Amino acid sequence: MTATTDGSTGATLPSRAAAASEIHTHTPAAAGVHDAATRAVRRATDFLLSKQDAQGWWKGDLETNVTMDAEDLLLRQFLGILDEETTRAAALFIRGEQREDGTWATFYGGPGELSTTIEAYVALRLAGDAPEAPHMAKASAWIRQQGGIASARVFTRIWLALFGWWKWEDLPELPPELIWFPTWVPLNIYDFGCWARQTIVPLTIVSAKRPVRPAPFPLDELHTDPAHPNPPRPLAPPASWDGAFQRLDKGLHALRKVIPRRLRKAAMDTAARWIIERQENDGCWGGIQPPAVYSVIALHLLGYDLNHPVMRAGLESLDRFAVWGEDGARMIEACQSPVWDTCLATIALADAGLPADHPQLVKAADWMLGEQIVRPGDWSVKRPGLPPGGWAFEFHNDNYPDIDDTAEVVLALRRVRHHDPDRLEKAISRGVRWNLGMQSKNGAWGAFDVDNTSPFPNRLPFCDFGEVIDPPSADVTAHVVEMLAVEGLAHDPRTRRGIAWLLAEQEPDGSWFGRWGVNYVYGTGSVVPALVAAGIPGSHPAIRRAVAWLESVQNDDGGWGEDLRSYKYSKEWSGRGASTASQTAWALMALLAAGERESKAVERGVAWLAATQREDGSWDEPYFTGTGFPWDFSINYHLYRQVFPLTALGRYVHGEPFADRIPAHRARAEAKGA
Ligand code: R04
Repeated sequence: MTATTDGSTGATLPSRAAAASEIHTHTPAAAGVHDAATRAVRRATDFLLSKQDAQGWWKGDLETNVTMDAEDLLLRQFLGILDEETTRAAALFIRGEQREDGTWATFYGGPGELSTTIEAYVALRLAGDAPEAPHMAKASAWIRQQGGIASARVFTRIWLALFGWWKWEDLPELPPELIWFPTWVPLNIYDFGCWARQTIVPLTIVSAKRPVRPAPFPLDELHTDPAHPNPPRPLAPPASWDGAFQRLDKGLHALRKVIPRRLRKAAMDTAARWIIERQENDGCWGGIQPPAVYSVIALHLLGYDLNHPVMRAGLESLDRFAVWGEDGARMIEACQSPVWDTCLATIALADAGLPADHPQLVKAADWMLGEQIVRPGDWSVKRPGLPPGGWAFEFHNDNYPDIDDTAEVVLALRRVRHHDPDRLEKAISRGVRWNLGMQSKNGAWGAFDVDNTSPFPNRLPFCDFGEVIDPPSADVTAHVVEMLAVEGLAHDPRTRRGIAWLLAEQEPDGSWFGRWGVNYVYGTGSVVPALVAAGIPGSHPAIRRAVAWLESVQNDDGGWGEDLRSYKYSKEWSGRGASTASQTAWALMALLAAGERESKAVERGVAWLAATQREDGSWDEPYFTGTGFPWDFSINYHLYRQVFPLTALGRYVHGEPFADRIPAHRARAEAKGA
């Protein structure tokens, strides 16, 4: 720490402002950077304040990839409700995302991705683009060269099977009877992460029904050899995991032929009831687009009319994922981020020096208080006795509050002086209790569930895309630890177990893996502030190694960046990539927490942020810095470029939040035992 305290008396650190002014003016360069940072904070604050909704929330667009848009069109085609305007607007967006080489990627600057390119191509054909058109021919040639439809992921081939472009028989089976597996049987639905659970339950119905709607055109050009669309692949040896699961899948294909129709019907009815019970008040499922799409299809196949209230609400909820551009293009969001954006914006504005009773902060707190979830959800399966009290990421997702949002909302509420302090305290204590109750047995925290670590779901041939379990991660655990420390629980044994887990999870190079943000810069930017908040001193070897790692990957321009390829090739790409505003901010948040305010690295990082800020106080960020599933599904959160730089610059100018609360002498003593 730059500001020290007299450990023997337990005196608190100097105030943030006082500490800051002592620090930054002793060299002319530092004084210049400090002035630039102060100006940047002011402009970024105004910009963010201007983006708040009248109801108190913030929400930036959540940009992912064109499979969202393509699948939305395919869904409408399947249901017979595809209209010209929707098709035109979605196609306009999809065309705009195609790259020079004819492909589509899953993130800005990323490599062409086969399944994404196939889905985008099919969507454009639905919109009337001719296969001979240069942009289409380029795409189909690339697709064939990559192995064609046969090499696409299971989800893509399911979409094609709905129109007879792929054979259902040539897809892995997932039987609806899964819904009856009790929770002690491996592969029961609660072994899957909640997002996979919500996706596969409707898909078991779809794949049991094997519907085929007439294809509006053939797709021969997407096969390497249209006469043999599914070339045989060698089986893995029977004694291997892959081999065993491939044979299990063969068994399930056989089971399909002998299972009594009435039994299968009963399983599908149970699954349908499970789905309908989980429809949210706004008609959506889990606040995420894919489960909503598959739930609508599944219920439709079971005979639900499109005018049935469940279906009407479901379809209307899908329309709300649409973001319309000024050019008339329509982008589909995978998910909406109001709670996450609002707590991060609140923290950023408080870091920027806004008074705790600023009306816009109070309004944000009011809105967050109204979003607390006070009923049980799927998480109650593992924690039946735990009282509710978490927050979800989205507007409507009462069944799936998550631990990450709950931690950050509590941290945000703590920064606001509310006119009803009792209400605030009650909400916070419920949130804290819920997060404590959701601790996994290894001492760490996953995003949505407890001990969601089964090795089996990822082995299923059906699950060839993305993450399907929700094991504890360093970023979520760090956010919880930071929150518990701020709530005065740094010394609680449960917090200490989280800290011990974090220290053990540090990579040999000094960084931490980022599960929900890209990547080691996010993990490290989350963990270091948490450890320091919990009393680990900046001089602790783990923090020193993290600082050294961050300094070693700082770009020559002074910023930090990390490419999504770090999830696939961590050796070359860990901490490497073009500088971005959010990743530069994460690195700075770690360095500032570690007590590096006066370092050259911090000065250069702050200077980069100040220099790249736009006139209106915002930053550009084409690069994706959010993670849905490592490598497979990436997110550009459009508010990340705003909230994280403001937090970092605010902390640079005003000092660390809660710095005056950390009893440094106790922290030092404890760190030795940690
Ligand atoms: C950043 C931390 C908060 N929290 C993570 C929330 C991320 C919100 O965005 C998404 C979440 C999603 N889940 N599952 C999907 C998904 C997409 C998001 C999903 C994606 C594709 C398919 C099925 C599900 F944009 Br197919 C949880 C911890």
